[in-house]
Amino acid sequence: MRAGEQPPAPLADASGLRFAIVVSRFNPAITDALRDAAILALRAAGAADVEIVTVPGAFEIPQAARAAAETGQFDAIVCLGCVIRGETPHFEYISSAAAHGIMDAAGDTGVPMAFGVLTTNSVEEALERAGEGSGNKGWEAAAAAVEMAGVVAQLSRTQP
Ligand code: INI
Repeated sequence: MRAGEQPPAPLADASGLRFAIVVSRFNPAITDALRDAAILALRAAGAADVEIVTVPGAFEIPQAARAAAETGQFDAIVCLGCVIRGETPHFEYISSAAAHGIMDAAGDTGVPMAFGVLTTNSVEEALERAGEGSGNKGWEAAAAAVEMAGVVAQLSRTQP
């Protein structure tokens, strides 16, 4: 494996765990592919319980992810979206709001949230990250969510 290449995201055991996928509709050809790969990864890991929550754009992902976490019904949340750079600073605002909002929601609620929001220069770059198999960033985000659900469970068992 060359420097900078990532191995396929390993899948931990997700049997008995509950997941929400919060996915934005903006750039649907990309986000549908991210969502489908995330569902495949969660099923491959043994998760039976996967709730899909669809929001208009990446800007809305943090609010929905936080609301999902606050239900107490999910062990981890997979956040998926696609922001493509345009000619305006809009890209920076939406990308930054999504990233910071998801990070804050995970920190505040204690529910792991995986970041599967693509931020690319072009549609072509986004398509490269939303293709078949485990290189798909939706798959990677789902694998991270499964792993982090295990990490949080492990740490909760070691609390005094
Ligand atoms: N939302 C995205 O998810 N990706 C984008 O590329 C995008 N662009 O380019 O504008 C985008 N905008 C919508 C935004 O996320 C909100 O849905 C909208 O501003 C309403 O709050």
